[in-house]
Amino acid sequence: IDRAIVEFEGDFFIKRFFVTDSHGNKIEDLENLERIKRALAEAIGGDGDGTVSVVKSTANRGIVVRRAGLVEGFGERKAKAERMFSLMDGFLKNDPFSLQKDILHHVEYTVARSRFNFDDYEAYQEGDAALGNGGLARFSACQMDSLATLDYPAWGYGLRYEYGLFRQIIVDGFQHEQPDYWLNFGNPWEIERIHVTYEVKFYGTVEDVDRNGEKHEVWIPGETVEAVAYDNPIPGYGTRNTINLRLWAAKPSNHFDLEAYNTGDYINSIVNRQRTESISNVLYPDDRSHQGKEMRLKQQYFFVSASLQDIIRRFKEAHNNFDELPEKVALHLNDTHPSLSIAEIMRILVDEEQLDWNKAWNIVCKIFSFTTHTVVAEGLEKIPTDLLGSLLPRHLQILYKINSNFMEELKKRIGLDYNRLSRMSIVEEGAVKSIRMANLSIICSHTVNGVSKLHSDTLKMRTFKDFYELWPEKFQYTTNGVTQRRWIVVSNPSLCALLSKWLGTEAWIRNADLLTGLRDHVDNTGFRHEWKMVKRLNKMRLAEYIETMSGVKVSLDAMFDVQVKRIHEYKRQLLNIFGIIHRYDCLKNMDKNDRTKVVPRVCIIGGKAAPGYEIAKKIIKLCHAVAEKINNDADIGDLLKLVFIPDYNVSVAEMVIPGADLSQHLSTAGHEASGTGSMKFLMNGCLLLATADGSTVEIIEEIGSDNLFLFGAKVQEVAELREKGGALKVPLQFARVLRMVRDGYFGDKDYFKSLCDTVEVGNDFYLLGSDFGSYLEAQAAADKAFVEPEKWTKMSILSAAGSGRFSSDRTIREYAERTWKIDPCQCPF
Ligand code: CR6
Repeated sequence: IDRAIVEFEGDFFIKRFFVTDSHGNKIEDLENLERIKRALAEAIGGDGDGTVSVVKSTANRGIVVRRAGLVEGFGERKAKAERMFSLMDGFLKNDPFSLQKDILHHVEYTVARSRFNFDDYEAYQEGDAALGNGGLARFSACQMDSLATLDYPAWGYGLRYEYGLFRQIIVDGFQHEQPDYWLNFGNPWEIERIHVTYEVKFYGTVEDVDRNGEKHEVWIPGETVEAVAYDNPIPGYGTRNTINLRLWAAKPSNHFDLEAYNTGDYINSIVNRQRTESISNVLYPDDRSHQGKEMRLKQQYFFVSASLQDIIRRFKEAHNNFDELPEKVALHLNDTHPSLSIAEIMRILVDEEQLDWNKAWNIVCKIFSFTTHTVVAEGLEKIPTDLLGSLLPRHLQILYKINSNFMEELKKRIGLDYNRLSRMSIVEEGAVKSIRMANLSIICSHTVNGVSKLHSDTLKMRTFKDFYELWPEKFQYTTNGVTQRRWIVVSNPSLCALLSKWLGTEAWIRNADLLTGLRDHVDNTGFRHEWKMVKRLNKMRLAEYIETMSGVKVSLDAMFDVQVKRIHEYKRQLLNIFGIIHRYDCLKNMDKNDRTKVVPRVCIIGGKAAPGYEIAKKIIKLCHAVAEKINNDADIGDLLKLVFIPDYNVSVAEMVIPGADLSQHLSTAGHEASGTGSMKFLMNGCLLLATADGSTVEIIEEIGSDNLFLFGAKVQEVAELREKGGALKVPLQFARVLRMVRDGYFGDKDYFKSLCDTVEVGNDFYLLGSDFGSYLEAQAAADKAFVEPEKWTKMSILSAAGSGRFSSDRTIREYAERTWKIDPCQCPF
């Protein structure tokens, strides 16, 4: 079978489908068709009926069959149906009250009667809530899913940005950013809590007040903003436990500036009020650099202040002694972005609740734990004291006091080692005096986590060595994970059905360790056949998307080779592009006979560049320039295609990841703290081509080095290679590819010059040149494995079988048991 085609009845119901052979001829032979239908349906867990009745059936099967590809059709009709179905997916998945039939009838009826064109609905289709930049935020979303599913009593806090991460559009190969005003047509999943509001204050001065004969500092703020809670319930899977993600929106305070109104400056005072609303307006799109901008600091404090007021209010409803706080409340700092909460909670306890400083500090140090998601010291967040002092004068004082106490204690422990004291200080003296948010977080937290074993080792040996030597017991690692509920159950229903069938249970959805059971079937040819079918169906879905997005037709027999993630120099998308240029160059210089032995490839790259990150934007442009050349070279045909998938986001990932044969994770060793994309690909039976960086090291422990393609310098070798600088040996192929780009083989010679300079010998910080040889070897090994489908399939199965450890359920359980010391708390009814 080459393709299954679907015919629709009305706008989105499947009337019947038929299959075609590899020449595109419809298979008319009914008996044969029935047989194929049954085989196909069995393979993917359906019931063999590919008609409308399957889609309408009340069992979970219906949707599985539809998504699995029995109804994977082509053309406009199908696209419309897909859109409609994706709207309904949430209902159809679990359907505890058999709503499915009713909903389908209702939709059918409504759409049929409506005078609207189906396309009109598209504008209203729900998109991603893109409230974060990349791995850090997506990891938080996975953690929330696991917390709910494992019955932990936990809340998440964040900001309700009105503009999420920008939408990437590509014009002429260049990235352009478009605003993502995602709330325009409402957000049905949130609950506005108009009664849960807090005042958040900014600016002003600190004044001395007399309290029982003692002098105390008190903050007299200058500006007040209202924080309004919006709750986003997160239901657990297979449990009634539902937790809350509380997001704050800024609204102008109802405290009117009487002065302004009385002086008649009505218009200006309204304009000022509107300015305050802008705090929660927009997400900063840089995922790893911090620029010390005032609005960003305002956002952080707004978030922290509202969340802490909420937490303390709830605590006080049931308790009246702050000594109990550490027993009842654990606060986790997810990176340093919320670390102002340390100063804020000290301010609340000391200034407002009038606790003695030392007593408050002892309580606070038992509450916080901290995870850092950054590798290099330069990546750590710092806030200029000038900025902090003007926006939050009392907090700056508190931070200075925390620091001077810490310095005193430290001197007692390590003596007058001024270099070390200054390295460990919360305050960085220098051209711009600033507060080191990571040092603050470490000092106040009882536990400091890295996000993979390798990352944690780096933290202990390099980034936070001084702190590790002082408090070795604080340092732990909790390897990141991703939720199989989203990354298999939702995004790959056909694999989901296959797993349940062969594992004989759906229990893996709540216990990913059970996936190891797949190892028992790896030698079963029937199982492997079904596994291949599932991959093929997902490749069909992806191929169709690629064609719609880019107009490029791709062959399903080619290896789908994917690199999707934020664009960064350290992630080395450029290494991938250079590899593709090399492949193209080889093909062009190859004997026609030899070409028949070449494994056809579809190279897929996607990702956003931070708007101000010039080099990353040039990488995107180069990708398009190379794609243009290759894809239009008739001589190359299906042997090589390159597509850039625009606007990479969670929805796109849900389609791309299941359809990938190979995925690339190319960060220079020691630069990716963990990486979570690789885990999603692994779960979906996609082979990895990767460096020994971040969590890949642990993936190798689980699946064995035979089941992935490893390459590149190890973390211990990186420093030495860098020292060699200009004397580094770089393969000839690398020099040749670089020359092709420099010479304008892909056009825009001048534009690409500065990009080429970043990888020139002596300047090649991320070591593309020195890793290129071993990268090409790993690519050749992947080609070699791909021509042996049985071997490849086994590797694919063993990848998924070893992915259980990378479930965020494991991550969360470790945090709960070791860091937060909390027990599951089942919903009693
Ligand atoms: N950019 C790390 O770089 C890690 C995630 C989640 C990152 C990445 O390796 O997987 O966090 N770091 O831990 C930050 O965002 C600071 C990321 O997503």
